Amino acid sequence: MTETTNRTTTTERDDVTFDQMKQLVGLVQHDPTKDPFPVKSMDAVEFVAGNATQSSVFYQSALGMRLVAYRGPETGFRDHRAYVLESGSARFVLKGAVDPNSPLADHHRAHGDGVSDLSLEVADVDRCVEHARSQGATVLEEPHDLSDDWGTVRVAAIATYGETRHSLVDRSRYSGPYFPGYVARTSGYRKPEGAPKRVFQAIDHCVGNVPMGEMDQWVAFYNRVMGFVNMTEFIGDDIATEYSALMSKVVANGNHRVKFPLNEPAVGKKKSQIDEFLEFYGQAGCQHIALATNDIIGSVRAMRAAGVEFLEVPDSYYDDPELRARIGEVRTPIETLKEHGILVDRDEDGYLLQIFTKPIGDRPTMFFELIERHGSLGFGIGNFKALFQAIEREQELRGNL
Ligand code: TYF
Ligand code: FE
Repeated sequence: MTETTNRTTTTERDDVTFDQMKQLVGLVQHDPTKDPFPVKSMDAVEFVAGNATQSSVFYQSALGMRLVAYRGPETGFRDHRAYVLESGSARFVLKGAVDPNSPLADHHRAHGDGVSDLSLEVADVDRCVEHARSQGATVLEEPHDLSDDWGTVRVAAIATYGETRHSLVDRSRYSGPYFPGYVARTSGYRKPEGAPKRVFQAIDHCVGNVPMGEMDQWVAFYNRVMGFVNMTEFIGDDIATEYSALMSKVVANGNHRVKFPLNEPAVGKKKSQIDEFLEFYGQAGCQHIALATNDIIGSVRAMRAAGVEFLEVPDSYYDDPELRARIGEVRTPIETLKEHGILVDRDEDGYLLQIFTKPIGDRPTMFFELIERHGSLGFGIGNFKALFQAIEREQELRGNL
């Protein structure tokens, strides 16, 4: 990997337009002046990894991301290494302990590889923190400035479920590659020939798993503390007892750019997949990140070629005449979706294509979803049965059902 001393490229995040985001993640109109906690977008998803140095290569090869920044012992930072990767408007930060006494070593001991921070870009950090505090949020970091030659970032952090944080970041006065203290860094990694320019363009949603009975209080937390609104799609008692063994509700910021579904286990016929997560993560945490793509077939092909494994859907899913009737015309023949194991769902607004990886680390916890939206603003409720059956087959193989 080569290091550069200044910022040599524009960030990936600069070249995704509003219209593309509307298509990708289902933006809606919203007036931020009436919002008590106006959120612009996700700033980054921060992961703690057992080996961030190696994970950074996986995120380049498997998810087609680009290394843009770094900090670590060579830059005078001795606690941990941090690799910043981008794809379209999405930014991931991978952190791995160097110092055996780093808090990140404890985080990894407790949770394995996982998401530590769903950080949000906001225009006014102080206003958001004051509102959050007035609504009873735990402020983990008071607003403060971080500066270097590229300018100033104002940042704070509040607590959410489990040990997960929401950093609040105003980077409007900053032109560096990520944060003060990070250096621009590129990688010697080269994509295989024929790989798509990007495997994904944006983060669509980030899902939290919380203990049984806590979902509604976390929905209320996002309503009250962060001014998030409830979206209509949810899994209630009726679906839960039938086959999902989980309940789910979705909250979103005003323009739906940031969407956080929240799951809790339900008493079902079998042990809930949410209980399996909570057992192996140790507490509430982020279960999956959905990545928006405008070419899910190209994305799946590239990820499979890099060795990523996806949940398997039985042929019966595609051969079901009811599915065929409900889905109607989509941009690819159903046979192509079947070949790749891609799920499809339609609602009154349009349709979506989606697919789920197996857990990406050693523990049966975090995984990724790829989603290609064509008008639908939902989460694939029509696929829940087939999806949960596929998850349960894996759970059974792991001996956790
Ligand atoms: O985010 C969603 O709601 C969908 C479906 O454990 C889903 O991706 C819901 C719960 C779950 C796995 C997927
Ligand atoms: Fe999802």
